Amino acid sequence: MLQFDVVTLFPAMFDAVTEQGVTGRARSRGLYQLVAWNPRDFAGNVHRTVDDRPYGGGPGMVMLVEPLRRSLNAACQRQCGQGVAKPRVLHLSPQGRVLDHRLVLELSREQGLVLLAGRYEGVDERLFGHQVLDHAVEEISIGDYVLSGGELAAMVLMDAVVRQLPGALGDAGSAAQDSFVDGLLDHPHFTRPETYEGMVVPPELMSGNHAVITRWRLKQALGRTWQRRPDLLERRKLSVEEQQLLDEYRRELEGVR
Ligand code: 9WO
Repeated sequence: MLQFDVVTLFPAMFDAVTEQGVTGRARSRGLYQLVAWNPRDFAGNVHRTVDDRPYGGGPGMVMLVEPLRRSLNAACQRQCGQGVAKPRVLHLSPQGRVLDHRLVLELSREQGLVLLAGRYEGVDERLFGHQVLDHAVEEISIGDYVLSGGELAAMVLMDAVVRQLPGALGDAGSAAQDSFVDGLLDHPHFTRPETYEGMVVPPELMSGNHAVITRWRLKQALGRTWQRRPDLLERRKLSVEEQQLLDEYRRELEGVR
């Protein structure tokens, strides 16, 4: 079972992941466990203070080292008690390495992840100094924008990782069929009715011929990736058949224009 620990001032936010949908069912099935640690419970005074004003001035507050250090080390110790050899400690931050499908797959193969979700203007940098924490911290970003805190980013990471755990999607769906798995965007989807406001379902999907359907979906995936995310195609060598399908897609586009 994958062990998640999260250090957060807002533990209740994570109910959205642990109680709903695919990630809720995966937790019920025992595919992962999540324990939240609130730095307020590790504060050094009766006011349960976890922040203070920034040296050098400026707006807002900075998270104190000591409550975070105690929380993170408690989280890491729990993981080690659960048999995690070396927990990976991840600080969700716009300064980090950007999360992609490759990193998600890598993280889904770990035994334990400790997530640090900051608030206010950020964390006192000395938390990341040598000898302060039991384990090194990696910074991870989910994209180039600023949030109000690291929690939503931590939940995005958790959701992406949990759906990769064997058994998380049941037998109906397979994570191996997802968009990005082979470096392409997803193909379009259709369901009933067969005609909606005069728009019909592509005949290939109505053909009942599995080979025709698979070919059409791959062509659409290639075409949409070429149109919307050409950067993804540059990193991915196309097979002869894939190049033919993409050429076909382009020719059909010319026909419509
Ligand atoms: C505020 C800010 C203002 C101007 C220029 C850059 C700036 N960065 C931040 C900032 O990082 N504020 C943080 C809010 C401090 C602590 C956590 N917060 C956070 C994490 N916002 N956004 C994230 C985040 C995490 C992972 N991936 C994307 C965003």
